[in-house]
Amino acid sequence: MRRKVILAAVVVAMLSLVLSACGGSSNGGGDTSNFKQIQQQRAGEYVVAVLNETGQLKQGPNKFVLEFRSASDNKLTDVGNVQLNALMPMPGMSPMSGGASAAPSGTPGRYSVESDFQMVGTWGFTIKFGNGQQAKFALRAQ
Ligand SMILES: [Cu+2]
Repeated sequence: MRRKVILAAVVVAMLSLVLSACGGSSNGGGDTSNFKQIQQQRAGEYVVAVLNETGQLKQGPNKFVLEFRSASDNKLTDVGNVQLNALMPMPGMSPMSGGASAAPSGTPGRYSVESDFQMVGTWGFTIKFGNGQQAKFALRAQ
């Protein structure tokens, strides 16, 4: 009886360890101080940056972070709703979609992004935000 309880406790502890490890590695919204910048660009009064843990995007599903900073003081700034569009132009075919979506991370100005880059190569990545503002990146999936 007692042994079962201990065993269950061990299993629960191991599970929570595994879960917290996964949560940590895929967490786009929390601490990004060790993230590497993939690209950044100026858009109006904002600087928009794409970051993740490795500094590189890979073929297939990706989780990364978008940051919007005020160009004047470099502070993270909430930009409201963020709409994303990832497209790869395909010769002789309609463009391939990388189905990208952004969700607020809890930190103003920082958004968690999920996108699926089905092919290696350069993806046109359009970000619409704020009051009709737009930024266009060319992101390379490896
Ligand atoms: Cu393609």
